[in-house]
Amino acid sequence: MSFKELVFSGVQPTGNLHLGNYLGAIKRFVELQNNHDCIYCVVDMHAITVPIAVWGGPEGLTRATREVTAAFIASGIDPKKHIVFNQSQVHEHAELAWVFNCVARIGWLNRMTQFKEKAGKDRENASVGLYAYPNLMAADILVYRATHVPVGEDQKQHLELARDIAQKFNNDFSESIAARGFGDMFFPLPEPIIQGPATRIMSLRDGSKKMSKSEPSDYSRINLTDDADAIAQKIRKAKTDPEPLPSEEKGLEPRPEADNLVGIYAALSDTTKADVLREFGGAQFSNFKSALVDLAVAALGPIGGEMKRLVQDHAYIDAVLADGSQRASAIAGKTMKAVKEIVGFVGR
Ligand code: AQP
Repeated sequence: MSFKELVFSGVQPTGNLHLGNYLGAIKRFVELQNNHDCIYCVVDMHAITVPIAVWGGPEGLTRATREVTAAFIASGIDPKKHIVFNQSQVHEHAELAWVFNCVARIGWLNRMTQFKEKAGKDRENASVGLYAYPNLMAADILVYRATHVPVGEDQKQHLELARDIAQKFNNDFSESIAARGFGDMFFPLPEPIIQGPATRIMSLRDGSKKMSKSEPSDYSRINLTDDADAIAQKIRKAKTDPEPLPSEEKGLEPRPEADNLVGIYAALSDTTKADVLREFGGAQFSNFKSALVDLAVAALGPIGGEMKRLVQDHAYIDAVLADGSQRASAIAGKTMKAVKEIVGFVGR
């Protein structure tokens, strides 16, 4: 069976949206909307899988949900042409996730590195939701029978799991799927889109750690709402080494901080690391950082400004989410009705 191309991706409303989220995900969302149908989701049910102090409680969640929505729109996503909504408003995500809890194997989830990192040493005290997170993520994608998923490198393993779940569902219920006229596959095997020079942006303080919302030091990341002064200060203070920039990409291999800044420059200017090194090879970091500050301020300044304006307009943002949720429900409802029939749940 061939599936219509459909893009789905999500961002968690957990505060501090940063340059990694933008370059690894949101900027790609914007590019894809020109030649695909896209569904972009604020995954608020994923946000509550970590301790309440981390996700910020009810007020923090509401604020962050509006902020991610504002970031989508300020970055250029068109919520009229595509679908922008928040996960909790389309109950089929949770329903399909339950079915997937019964399809996925514990051994599969035990291999998920994100759970190990987020649960840390206190694994016994992690929420069940954090453990089952990848099953819900598979449901987010497959409830729309989406075929393509733009994500950062850190989500690759979860995408592989989503493919395994889709495949196992298709196998386990193959007769029932065929009997209902869906051919040999009910779910597509969704493909990750992980491309370009910015699939894994690293912390500005430590080139071995991913830039992350939850890192305590604000100097480790550039937030989308940072003003020009903050962006400049963070880039100037970013950790580097004493050598000038190399002229070829292989010269970046043993230099994670230099590699990271060159990757950021390449992604912001829509070029490659090789192009950046052709221009800046042999330059001192002070010169390169000045150019990077100008570029980052020019690219992020307007987005941050528009985000701050939009986020104040609760009526507009909430209307975008309500409209998107309604349109998403129409698709998800059909999938879930078919899934219930395939599994054998009796109903109308
Ligand atoms: N550093 C990064 N580089 C490139 N892409 C990144 N993404 C996240 N960090 C980077 C991508 O952004 C999208 C949304 O991420 P998320 O909100 O679902 O959660 P996350 O991956 O857990 O993001 P954080 O910032 O790292 O949050 P915490 O600190 O809570 O773990 C995804 O496509 C992700 O790949």
